[in-house]
Amino acid sequence: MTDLVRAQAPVVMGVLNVTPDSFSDGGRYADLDAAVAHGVRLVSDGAHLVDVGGESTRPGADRVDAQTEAARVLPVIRELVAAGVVVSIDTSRARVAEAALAAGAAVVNDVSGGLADPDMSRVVRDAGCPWVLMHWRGHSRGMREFAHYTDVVTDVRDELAQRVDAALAIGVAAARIVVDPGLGFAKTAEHNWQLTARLPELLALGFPLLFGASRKSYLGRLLVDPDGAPRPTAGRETATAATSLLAVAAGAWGVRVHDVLGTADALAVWRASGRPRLATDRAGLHEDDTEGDR
Ligand code: PMM
Repeated sequence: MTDLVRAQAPVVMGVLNVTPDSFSDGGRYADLDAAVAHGVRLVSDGAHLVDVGGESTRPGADRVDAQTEAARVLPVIRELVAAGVVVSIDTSRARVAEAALAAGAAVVNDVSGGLADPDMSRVVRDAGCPWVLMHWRGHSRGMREFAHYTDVVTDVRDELAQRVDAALAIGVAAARIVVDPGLGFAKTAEHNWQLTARLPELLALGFPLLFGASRKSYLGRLLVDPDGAPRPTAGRETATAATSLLAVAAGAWGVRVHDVLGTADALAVWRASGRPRLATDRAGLHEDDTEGDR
């Protein structure tokens, strides 16, 4: 699975929430057969791996206990793995991650970046699996209160660097670490846009970067109707694909999306056009500087 982390192609992670209350797909895949069929469908649409989650992380959500979380995800993981699907487990609990890895999951996607459970780093280290460390400041219930930054991009970069250092210190291999800015987690819409615009500053950490904008509410607020009402989640797919394309063109390693087909199509266009990289303002400034020197 380290191959996946080192993969050159942008990686598409399909989202499979087996929760009754996730913000965009809650309740839809609570039934085992429906969940497995959807996971297989995500792969046929172009996902490289399927991210299975059993606890909603939408802002304000209450926590479920570890047993409930495990009971939701484990049967789905077992069946998806049996069907040949590469699975990541979306959890911030070490016990759930451990059980998911034993059931065949290959990657741990931890929205808390190792902060929520002190045992997580040991579980990941011992399993030798890739670990997505997302930027996080607190559980969903209170995270809006934590959306205060001096400069969101440098603060997120520095806090991610601390999470990476903690992972390395306990013996997690650098080659297995993926970072994620955690769009919408203790972030306002403006914070999310700044993180998108200044992705190269996060890429400078030197780790593959996963970008998860899919269907998030700041896209709904961008696409307001004439009365000012945010676009419902079902109408945010084109904006999600556009955002995924921007992230990949800026150098992101992968994107986490619900509608895999839309993003896979956008990335096919990007590949066919020679994988153009976004010219950043920073690069432009360098060119100007060079001109001035001559
Ligand atoms: N977002 C959600 C859940 N898990 N994991 C990572 N690594 N990055 C994210 O941005 C992320 C995540 C929330 O979205 P969902 O409820 O639709 O899964």
